[in-house]
Amino acid sequence: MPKATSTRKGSKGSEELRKSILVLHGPNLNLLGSREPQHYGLATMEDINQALKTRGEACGVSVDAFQSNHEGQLIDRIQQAKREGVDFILINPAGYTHTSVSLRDAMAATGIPFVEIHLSNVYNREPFRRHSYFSDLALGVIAGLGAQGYELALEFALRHLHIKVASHGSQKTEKTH
Ligand code: CA2
Repeated sequence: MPKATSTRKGSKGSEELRKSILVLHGPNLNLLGSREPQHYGLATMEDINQALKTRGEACGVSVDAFQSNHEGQLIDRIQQAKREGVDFILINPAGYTHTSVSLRDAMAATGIPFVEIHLSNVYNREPFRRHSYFSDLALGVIAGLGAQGYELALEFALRHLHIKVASHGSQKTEKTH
């Protein structure tokens, strides 16, 4: 049965009742900001992760990020997410989007709700980028909005998890709509 909140040990050994979101980056995304800015922009992966963690923190949500160039490591991290009780995943499977049945199977097996993100608009590039092994499982797909796509996906995840979102200043406020 799905649980209402994640329970895990905090740094002082106390039980934490915090929702948690995992950000998964597929192969080569560790190179962001260094090459091919015409497709992927200038933000580094660390810039993206930091912005998501800061926003999550402001809303009382833990945001962890993981990148790997190896399919098996990504699958292991997805299985670990299930054991940890991760509540939501933001995933850019990168090249595995178009090739990996195994990564898809891992996402399907966990049943953790997720949004698929692509920095570039995969629909105005080579035809092979138009097929994804993830999109039919995803709650939604964001493509072509660069690093902002991750931020928008996080806002969706927060609302999906019924988090009381902080306004984009410093104050926490209740959303009224
Ligand atoms: O647009 C996206 O986010 C992609 O998932 C990126 C993948 C590509 O295979 C997908 O079709 C669309 C490629 C990631 C490669 O990332 C690099 C970043 C900087 C420099 C070189 C590659």
